[in-house]
Amino acid sequence: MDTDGREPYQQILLVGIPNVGKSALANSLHRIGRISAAEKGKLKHATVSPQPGETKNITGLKIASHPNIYVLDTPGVLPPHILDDEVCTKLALTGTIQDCFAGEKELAQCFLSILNRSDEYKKWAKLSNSENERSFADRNIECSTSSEMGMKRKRQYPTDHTQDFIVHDVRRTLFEVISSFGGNVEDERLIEEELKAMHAAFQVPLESEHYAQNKIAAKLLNLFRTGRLGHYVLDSIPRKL
Ligand SMILES: Nc1nc2c(ncn2[C@@H]2O[C@H](COP(=O)(O)OP(=O)(O)OP(=O)(O)O)[C@@H](O)[C@H]2O)c(=O)[nH]1
Ligand SMILES: [Mg+2]
Repeated sequence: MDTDGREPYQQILLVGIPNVGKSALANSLHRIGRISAAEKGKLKHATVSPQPGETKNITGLKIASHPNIYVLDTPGVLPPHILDDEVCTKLALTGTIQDCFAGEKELAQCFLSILNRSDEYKKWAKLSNSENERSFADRNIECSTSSEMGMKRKRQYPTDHTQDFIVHDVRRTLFEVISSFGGNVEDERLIEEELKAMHAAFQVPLESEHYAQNKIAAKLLNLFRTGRLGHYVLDSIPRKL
């Protein structure tokens, strides 16, 4: 107790740019915290969301007793002006600012240009090779079960791009388009080919081209941001620190 009769306490402030996982971290610390069973029973939590700017106020979550320790979850902060376009694009790509400011299609194109210059897609070669190397007999067996598979897939939700079979198709398609592209991987025509091929991989109907392109861009960005299309370092890291 201090001289006022209050129990001493410590506070830890979580500060960072929007959408980097501050609230998720605060919740995890609170959940595993060294606090009494009675307090655990009335755990509160911070709202976690894929949209930047979710947290609007500072919230204290208790993470330890005797001494009491609180973690303070705070709203994400950014400098009021970011003059460097490249920095802005990287921030937008990671979901730190709303997609509508940068344009979903432009961000998806930006992701594809990073993917095309990286080695990540090469890891998906086996998805394509396994198709090619399958024997004729295997294919026949598959034909007989394909209607069952079709039934299974129908029971799944083709509009939910987070399902494993869609992610698998997206990776395989991207690998095939990149590796069969004749020109330089930095050529913008490769990106256009990839976006076209994504219609089938994401099972997006070709009703309205504009609508379909936005849908594909949103799905692609979501898979990138949840790590399902590989891991990328957007900043170049100096070899010697
Ligand atoms: N892959 C992955 N995603 C995470 C992790 N932590 C959080 N996320 C996701 O990142 C997104 C943002 O998480 P939040 O905790 O709301 O981020 P925040 O920093 O509090 O965002 P603001 O309140 O806008 O500043 C959510 O979609 C989370 O599910 C993590 O460790 N790994
Ligand atoms: Mg938050």
